Amino acid sequence: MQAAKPVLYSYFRSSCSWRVRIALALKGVDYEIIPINLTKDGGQQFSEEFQTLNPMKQVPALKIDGIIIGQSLAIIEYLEETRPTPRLLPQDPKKRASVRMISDLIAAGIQPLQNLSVLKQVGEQNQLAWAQKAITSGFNALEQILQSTAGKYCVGDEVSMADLCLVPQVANAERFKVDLTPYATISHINKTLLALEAFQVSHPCRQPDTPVELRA
Ligand SMILES: N[C@@H](CCC(=O)N[C@@H](CS)C(=O)NCC(=O)O)C(=O)O
Repeated sequence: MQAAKPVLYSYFRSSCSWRVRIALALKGVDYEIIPINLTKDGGQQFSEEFQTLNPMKQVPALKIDGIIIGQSLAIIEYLEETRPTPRLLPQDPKKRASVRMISDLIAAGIQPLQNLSVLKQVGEQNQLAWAQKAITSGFNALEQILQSTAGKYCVGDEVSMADLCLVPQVANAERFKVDLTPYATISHINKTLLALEAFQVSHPCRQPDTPVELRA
């Protein structure tokens, strides 16, 4: 019997979903997308049906190999362990630690602070300044860290999980009108990565749920 196609619950604009879409593209996994619109109907992530899939009421969630996994980094690590090529975590433990440090810096130290649910709490008037502060304070640290870890990409010359976190976070920074001039290394790596096919096919402007006016 043929194994069921993996299903990704995703929102075109979600940076965490984009991380996983890049991993799936790099590893050549054929999958289906079920869009979860985070703003329509008060947010489809709050539906009872979706909550049974991911009790955190967030995208992404991936149905794969008979299980459902939430949390983008856990998903990427599962894909890495079950579909090891191309490698997204370097073999060298020190480089691997750098990849995880950068991934966590973004996934735990920046994105959650500018996530939709937090911005709702902050209120419309203060949202932009709040998000800009969260991103610049994380990017200040990241730019410094990259001086000692980066090659062509975030850690050396191989695309890693850190790069899957970087590109979607830079897109968020652009959305929140963060001035990227102080972040020359971040900007340069982002540009290099955006030229790769896996980053292009998974891009928010090219998803099944991308609104017509944002398609490119
Ligand atoms: N740590 C989670 C964070 C997931 C997350 O924050 N997802 C956002 C979109 S990027 C979301 O679903 N937000 C819905 C909401 O805030 O209501 C991960 O890495 O997957």
